[in-house]
Amino acid sequence: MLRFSLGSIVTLAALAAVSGGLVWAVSSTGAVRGPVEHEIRVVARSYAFEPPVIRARRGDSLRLRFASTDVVHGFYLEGHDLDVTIPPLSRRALVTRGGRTEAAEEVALVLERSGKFRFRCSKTCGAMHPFMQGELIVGPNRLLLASTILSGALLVIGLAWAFIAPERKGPR
Ligand SMILES: [Cu+2]
Repeated sequence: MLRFSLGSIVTLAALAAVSGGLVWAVSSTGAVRGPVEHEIRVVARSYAFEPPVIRARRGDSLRLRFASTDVVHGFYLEGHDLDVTIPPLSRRALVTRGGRTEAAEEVALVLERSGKFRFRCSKTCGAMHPFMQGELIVGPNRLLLASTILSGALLVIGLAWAFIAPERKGPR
């Protein structure tokens, strides 16, 4: 039978505190962080998007607003079931997702997968239309990764201690 000595429980608690502190310390440096909401205004013109590259991390959310400075453009985002029609000189865009289209000033999007997703104009707008593209780059969630690794290490050390410690201190 597996018995937990007082020592192993104290060690486990100490390890938990240390790893929790480490995650907090590293996350406060900004190198690793929790989910963030990005408010981005996407401006479409012939034949480019501004910004051409949107960067975020997995778990982040985007709040996209759209504007066109010349003609009707589109914003089709790969892998996210999202197509937006951007009329010129209007704050409202036509947003198609999940088979439904409605007028909206803002599109909210939770980034559930990391990777590179191209966005491109989906309304024929002129000669260079096929080249009107940009990229959404979703990096991995390092906070999640760091806590997973630390929790794993903690579990291994804790279990090893629980098995080894009682034998070492045994009465025999
Ligand atoms: Cu276009």
